[in-house]
Amino acid sequence: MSVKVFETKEVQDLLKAASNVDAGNGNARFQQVVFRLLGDLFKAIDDLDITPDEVWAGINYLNKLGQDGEAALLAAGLGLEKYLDIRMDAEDKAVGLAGGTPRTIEGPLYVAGAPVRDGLSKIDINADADAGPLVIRGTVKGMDGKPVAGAVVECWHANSKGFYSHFDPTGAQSEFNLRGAVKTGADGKYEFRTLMPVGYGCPPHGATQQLLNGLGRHGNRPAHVHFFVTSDSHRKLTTQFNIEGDPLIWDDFAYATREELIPPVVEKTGGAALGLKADAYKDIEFNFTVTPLLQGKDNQLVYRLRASAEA
Ligand code: MBD
Ligand code: FE
Repeated sequence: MSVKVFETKEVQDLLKAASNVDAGNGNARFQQVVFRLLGDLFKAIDDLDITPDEVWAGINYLNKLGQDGEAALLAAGLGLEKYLDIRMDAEDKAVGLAGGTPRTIEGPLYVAGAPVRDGLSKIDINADADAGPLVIRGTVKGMDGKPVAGAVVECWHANSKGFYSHFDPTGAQSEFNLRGAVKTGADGKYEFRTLMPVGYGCPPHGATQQLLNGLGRHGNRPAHVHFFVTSDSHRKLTTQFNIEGDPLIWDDFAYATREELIPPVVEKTGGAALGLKADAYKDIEFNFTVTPLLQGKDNQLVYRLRASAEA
């Protein structure tokens, strides 16, 4: 039986009362957003004849999501974070800002506070028997192709189990393992000496994976490395690259892969002289092109709650 009540005065009055829209007190923007989102939910319940059992299953799901601390992980998995990127890309296009390194999602696993070093940082603090040495290096450039001095490149990635320090359920990693920050000199160059990551998988019993199971989807990402590139003179860049050859590159549960963000992995020797754990190592050159401030402002800065720690 499908009844339709959404358009009735009773329901519209309820929606206005619940969101306190047009009340003259409270936060008008917040009221506007709640009015719209709650209204969309009410309408969906009407249109799809969503049952009380289904609504309560959803409510209980939200409790589990919060208990598991996975709301930001689910945002990535549902493509919401990617959607924000699509919108920022469109905004850049609308103001004629094209040609920088493409952005891609931050994800939920950044930790602020990594030690900043000049030019180079060795960030593999804990031994990892299953991971081979990796050098990531390149130049930060402006749109004019000239190196940017004083830029800070932050980098974070997983270990050979797909776990990130600070969030590692095995407790095996020390704070800031595989996380670092490098400040560029006049040549704009940065380098990280690290270990090859493996792709991430959602916690198998967590709320995110539970929802993905219901959708018939997996919760895995290809191996990847995250970056923030910041400088006083340019907009903050949030991006990642994928490790070439990973079978999930075009099957990322968080939709972060972009054609321009799959640099070649080059086999090299001479790692011993660089202090790497083996002489044979992998080398990835990845240059960043950062974009200018817009009327003196960084319109790409995103505020979100982030973990932080002390080095
Ligand atoms: C990750 O490592 C990640 O980058 C994203 C977006 C989601 C979950 C884990
Ligand atoms: Fe990640």
